Amino acid sequence: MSLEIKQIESGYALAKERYAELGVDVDRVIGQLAKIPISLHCWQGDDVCGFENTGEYLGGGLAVTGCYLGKARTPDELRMDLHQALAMIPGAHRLNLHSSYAETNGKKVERNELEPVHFQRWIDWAKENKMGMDFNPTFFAHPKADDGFTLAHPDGGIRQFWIEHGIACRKIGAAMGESLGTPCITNVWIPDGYKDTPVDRKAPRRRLAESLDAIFMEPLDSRFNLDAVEAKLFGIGSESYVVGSHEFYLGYAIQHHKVLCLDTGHFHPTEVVSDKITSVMQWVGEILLHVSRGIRWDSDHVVIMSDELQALAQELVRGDYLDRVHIGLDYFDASINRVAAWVIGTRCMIKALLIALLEPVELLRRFEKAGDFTSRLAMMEELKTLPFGNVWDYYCMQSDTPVGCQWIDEIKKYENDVLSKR
Ligand code: RNT
Ligand code: ZN
Repeated sequence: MSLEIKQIESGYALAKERYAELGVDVDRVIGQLAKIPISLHCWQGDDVCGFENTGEYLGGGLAVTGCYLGKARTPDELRMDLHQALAMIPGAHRLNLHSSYAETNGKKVERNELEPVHFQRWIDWAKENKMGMDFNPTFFAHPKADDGFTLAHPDGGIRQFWIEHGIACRKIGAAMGESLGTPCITNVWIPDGYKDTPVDRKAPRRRLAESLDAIFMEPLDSRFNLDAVEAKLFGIGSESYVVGSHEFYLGYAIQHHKVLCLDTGHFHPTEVVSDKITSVMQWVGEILLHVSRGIRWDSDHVVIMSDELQALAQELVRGDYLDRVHIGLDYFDASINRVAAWVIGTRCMIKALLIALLEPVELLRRFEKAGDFTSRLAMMEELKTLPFGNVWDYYCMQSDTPVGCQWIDEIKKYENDVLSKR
């Protein structure tokens, strides 16, 4: 046994004792953690470009900055990069794909004509890697979305095109779910909105509701596909008004039994999604999280272990919501190694969940019930320095993934051997 393994094991044994004193069974926690999949967003690997050859054109109020070397240029490169990232991440996870990542053999296929066959290689790859898949219609980076409107467009023809795209994507999602044996969440996010103050805030929302109804008209087997809807407060170029606001989609999801997608970067900077979970879960059956990190006006920085990330994980665990919540990531950074960006964000998400699972929540609840807020606060602060890092290291080792900062060297090697040659 190498010294390192011994160290990790003895660190784990010590941590187990510390947590046991508080009534927490660490082995059990590790078992729970291993069952929580994180859906990795394909679009971190190529700056949301996709493979339709639209050039640098993105639109939809989305902007990716940075020009770090090694961006994936083909589906094979993207899969290879994802594979590398997954090797650095403990646990079994999912792949979240956008429809703009279709593989059409060089043939132009319009978005309203996409079919499962255009995603067969992705599905095969996911199967090989024992991953489930999630899916997204792409309502941006397209000439018919040029003026910033899609499902709420005043022109009925354009609306119809995007409705057909939504319908096509649900079927693709269902095909993914059926062949992978786990429901695919097909998430609708549209950019529609105005840069400046509109006169009519009502009509676009009416149109959006009707378009959504048309997309979701055909019932699909929930074992294969689940529909989600994602709100946003504002985007670049839609600062004054976004049709699909939080209130709009919260209401829609409740009324139509849809999964509500909460993107942590899509609210006012002083609002936190962690505080919304228990409210929203009163009324909707399931939520999808797009875990991201908003910084000022940008909603998509790489996820780090912030207080809010920990608060979010705590809310999921304390509320016992894990089986009603689907966790996905949504950020894009082209200024650092893109594979590392996946690894950093995903490892942080898992770490936050681990810390939340290690919390002696019953003890804290007892303090709160008794009105002993002094002990509640004191204990919460003491918990922050418990040796969760030893548990994390052990979990990584046990999962055959790099421990601590070892993965950075591996990614640097991959950068040298593969990314820098692109
Ligand atoms: C945009 C939404 C949306 C996208 C992806 C690419 O503000 O967050 O989820 O980031 O669909
Ligand atoms: Zn999102």
